[in-house]
Amino acid sequence: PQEIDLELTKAIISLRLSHDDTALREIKQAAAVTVEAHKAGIAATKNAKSEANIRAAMESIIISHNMTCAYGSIVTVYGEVLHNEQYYHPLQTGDLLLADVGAETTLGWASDVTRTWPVSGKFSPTQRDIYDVVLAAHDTCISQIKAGVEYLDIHLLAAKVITEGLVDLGILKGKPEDLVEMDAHALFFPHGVGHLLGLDVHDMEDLGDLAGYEIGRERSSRFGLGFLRLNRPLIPGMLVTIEPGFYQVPAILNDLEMRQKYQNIVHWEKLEKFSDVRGIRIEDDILITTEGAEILTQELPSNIDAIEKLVG
Ligand SMILES: [Mn+2]
Repeated sequence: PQEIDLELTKAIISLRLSHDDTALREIKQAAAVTVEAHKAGIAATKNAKSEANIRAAMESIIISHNMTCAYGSIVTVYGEVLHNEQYYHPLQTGDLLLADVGAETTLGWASDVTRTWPVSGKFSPTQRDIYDVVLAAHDTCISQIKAGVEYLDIHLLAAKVITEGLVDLGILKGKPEDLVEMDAHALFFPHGVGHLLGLDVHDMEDLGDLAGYEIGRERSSRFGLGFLRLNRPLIPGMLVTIEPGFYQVPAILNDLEMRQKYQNIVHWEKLEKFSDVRGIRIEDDILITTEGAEILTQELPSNIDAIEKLVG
């Protein structure tokens, strides 16, 4: 946008960056229905035969509340395909199922939540190890959120916690700070830690980076930073997602340049032991308040014991 259009765009952004009480009432309804949908999806796993069965269980809750899906649901045993929208795969013992599903109210306010759970009801030891790394990143990031904090620093915190976890598991070699500098985290976490949420799921992304990026800031060209959708200081009333993940994306991990660059940094043989972990993401909706953060989707558990119990 140019001239008057640019001024109008900036005005819209300033209004939409922070949500008023009416918006928050809607958003909380969308969040509550989304939590119910996820619980239904997890509970349906026992008798489900395919991804489509789980998707149906989840979306039927949303539809029965007279809401719609805020975006095309991701319900997949191939969690490493980041925007997978195929649902025909059978569910097999040993698979992890990743579900990224959110409701939208009739006025258009969105929710955006991801959980990953074991089809069998029990995480394998390797799945458990990686899940706990992702959960540590998720919990640590949320604990540090409050007005005034830079979202970029939250992203870097996720990168650090994931890197530390992968060093502890013997998958990465080196000092976590150095590894994050080298973008080694992005081999397994190749996206940003989250984004703005509101009337759209990636709110105002149709305005390019004008909304997501503070004036004067531009996207980094670094592999480990360039996919960050939000780079602003957090303000009260702002709604963001926190969604760290771990993925084994063949196009990244089998890329010759990547292999060469990170040859001595990744313990490739050790990594092979984790082949039953294709993709894990844990995502919640976080409202920034003057005191800190409110997790709008808190009623949906994320720890291993509670998730296993819900699968049954
Ligand atoms: Mn999201």
